Amino acid sequence: MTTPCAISTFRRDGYCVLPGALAAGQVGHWRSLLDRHITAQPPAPDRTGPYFLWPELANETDLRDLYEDSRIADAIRPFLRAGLGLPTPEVAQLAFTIPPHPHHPGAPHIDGLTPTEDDGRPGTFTVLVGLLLTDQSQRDRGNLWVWPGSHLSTGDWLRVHGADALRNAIPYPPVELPTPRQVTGPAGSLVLVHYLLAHNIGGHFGTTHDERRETVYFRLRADGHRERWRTAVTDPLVEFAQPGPMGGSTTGCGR
Ligand SMILES: O=C(O)CCC(=O)C(=O)O
Repeated sequence: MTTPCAISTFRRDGYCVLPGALAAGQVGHWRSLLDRHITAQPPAPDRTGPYFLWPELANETDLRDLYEDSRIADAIRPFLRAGLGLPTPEVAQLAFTIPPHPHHPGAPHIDGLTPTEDDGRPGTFTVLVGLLLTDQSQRDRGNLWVWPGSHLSTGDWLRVHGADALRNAIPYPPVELPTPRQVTGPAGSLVLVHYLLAHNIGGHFGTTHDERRETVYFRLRADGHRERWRTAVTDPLVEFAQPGPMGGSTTGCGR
């Protein structure tokens, strides 16, 4: 599943989609888990648009077990520099988009700045991993928006201005941005997104009768990331693997 092409695409664009990462049965288990959480903490009856829940894995054994059983870390490890460990994340983000929500984001953000961590450190991490639980093959079904390559231009900007300039770069550092894309993929896809990549919440142009969007996100920090965060944001590929001899070029690697 993890081809040199996927690694090259991730390095170039700052994100990639791995279709078929979860079997249909696993997607079903994840959706039941999300259903239990949204039933316990429901949105207001007339609410539409994004709705997020943030359960902690330490308090939710079934969530932690499902994370382990889905072998997410195994799918991500080939993208990381050899030998970097990948601890279990602390928190999950259960992301729903309830239609209709006819909206396109104007500008992106970067995670972890409002609020920062308790000690004031920007809440940087290595990679955002999304599990698409509903079909997002078409656009405007709640898909995540990304600005491809912005992880590299932001890394350049932070090298010039210093890593600590990130603290005030809200909502996103002042770099030139490309045309955004919506991330598309069928249910069961895994989406990898570099921490520095400009991104935002998408719209859902369906009607009240259409299926809500469901994605689970994990913010993964490779071992030692908190101590290394200044290096990680000024040298954006430092925590990531080289694609190897056959995948060094992105020629032929699609989006
Ligand atoms: O709703 C989404 O897919 C994106 C959420 C997002 O941008 C975020 O939580 O930082």
